[in-house]
Amino acid sequence: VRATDWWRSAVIYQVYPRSFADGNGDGTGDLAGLRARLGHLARLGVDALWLSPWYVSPLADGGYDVADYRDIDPAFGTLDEAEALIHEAHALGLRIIVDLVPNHCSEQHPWFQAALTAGPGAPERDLFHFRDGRGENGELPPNDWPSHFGGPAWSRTADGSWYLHMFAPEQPDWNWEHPEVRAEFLSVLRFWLDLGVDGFRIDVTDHLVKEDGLPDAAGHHHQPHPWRDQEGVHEIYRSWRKVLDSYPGERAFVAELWETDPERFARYLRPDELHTAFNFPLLRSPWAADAFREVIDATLAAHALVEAPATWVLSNHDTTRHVTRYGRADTSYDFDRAARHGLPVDLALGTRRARAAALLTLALPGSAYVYQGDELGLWEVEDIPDHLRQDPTWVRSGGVDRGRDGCRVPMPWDGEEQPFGFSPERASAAPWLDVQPDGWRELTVQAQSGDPTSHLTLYREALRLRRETAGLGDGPLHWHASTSQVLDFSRSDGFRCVVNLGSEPVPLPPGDLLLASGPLAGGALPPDTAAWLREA
Ligand code: TEU
Repeated sequence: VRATDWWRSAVIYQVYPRSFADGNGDGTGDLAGLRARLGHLARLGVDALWLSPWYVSPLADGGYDVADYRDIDPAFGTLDEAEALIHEAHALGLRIIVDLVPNHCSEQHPWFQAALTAGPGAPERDLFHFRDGRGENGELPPNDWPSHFGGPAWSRTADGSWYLHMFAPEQPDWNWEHPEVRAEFLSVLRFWLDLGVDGFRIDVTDHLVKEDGLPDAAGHHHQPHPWRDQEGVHEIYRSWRKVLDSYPGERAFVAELWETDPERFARYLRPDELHTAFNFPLLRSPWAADAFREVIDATLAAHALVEAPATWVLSNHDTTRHVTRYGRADTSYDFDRAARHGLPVDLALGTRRARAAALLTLALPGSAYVYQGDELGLWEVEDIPDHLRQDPTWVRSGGVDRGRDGCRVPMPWDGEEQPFGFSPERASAAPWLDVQPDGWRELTVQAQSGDPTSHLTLYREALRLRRETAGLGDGPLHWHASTSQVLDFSRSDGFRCVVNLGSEPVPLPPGDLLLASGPLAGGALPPDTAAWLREA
């Protein structure tokens, strides 16, 4: 059975629907645009698509604020179009994973609206976390939890009570102790499984269950935090797994889990729970052989405990694009986007490293993710004028956090003029985030397609080889003597990957060269370059 579990070795492409392709010319990406561009994804050679939320949403957090879990936002299209997309993708051999956001909904969700109307003490409020405030007149939040987007995790309603939101105030947290919330999400799972989706990406997987009594975090010296990774969350995913497994076909869950302790991380990945989870430690790792080696070894060891496949992620819709991260003098992860904003970026260097990183991650055991535009070598757009920024992390921090808009800029497809085919000619509106750099003219899918040295060609070749090469995807890895400059490992059947993260060329081991991320210097691998070989 194992060998046919597609998700163990899949390359999964993340679509951020708003910014992928605009079919109807209103400036917002949509399902019509995505359907028209499926050919690009099939030709690229990925196995599945993960679509960031497409549900009805006021877009206070780019769709991670869901007002109706069973319908498509009109800006993106209709349920019929979603169904057609699933069929068309399947016909091209592409599976579809949808994003499920169970920790919170939108303040516009009818159940939250009903709770607001019903007033303090009403049973409708039990579906969320409503509390009285502290202080003499209840003017202080019920506890000290911070929102991930800045400020307290509590907002006050007109009637003076407070509700919990771990993210924006427009995203009230569900109360997962309530049986109706549990039943509702089982029903939502079935709704999309019935429509034919192949799996779910679960947003903030570890946040659903909160510690009893919602205690203050200050003085809370034990792990985990009171708002995450509580023991009780596992029982929820076991109930989800039963539903998923009752459907034919091989469907899968992928957890979004910012958990750095590999063993706690692996507890979500069990045969009766979730199948895979994103590997954020790799994404956070600086460009250094020993740092990568440490993450790779820890990841593989933790996943081996539970026989789950590892995943490898370089960028997503929340993080600074890795061409930019790797092009800075200091490549460690930018938790503090504000501090790093405006630091010099060497895009040529970042691009070279991104190419090498692609070959590294696609050669590692398990499954890999490609965020839309990774295959084109897009960089973070850092100089977005303030009045165009939309991300709540920007708004809520009062403009201190630069926000996540820079990795969400509309994709460049073709043509010489902006928006480079993102919207059709004669569109009725400019793109929702109209800031594509001029330099992307050379990075359109069209411009890169015929060029044997382009980023896109490298991705296409690597994905083709990955499909054809036995021993890639899930399976064992064997290290050769790596140094603090070089990663050098074999997979089965004589496949070998060497990555030079140092500053001097290194000799290549003997074997047939299958693919290199950049030009070689005679028999040597230059700095910031990776090569795939077939050992003699
Ligand atoms: O992200 C969860 C998460 O932890 C991020 O908020 C991360 O801390 C932040 O982006 C760093 O700036 C998920 C989604 O991927 C994200 O887009 C949503 O905003 C968030 O959940 C809330 O749904």
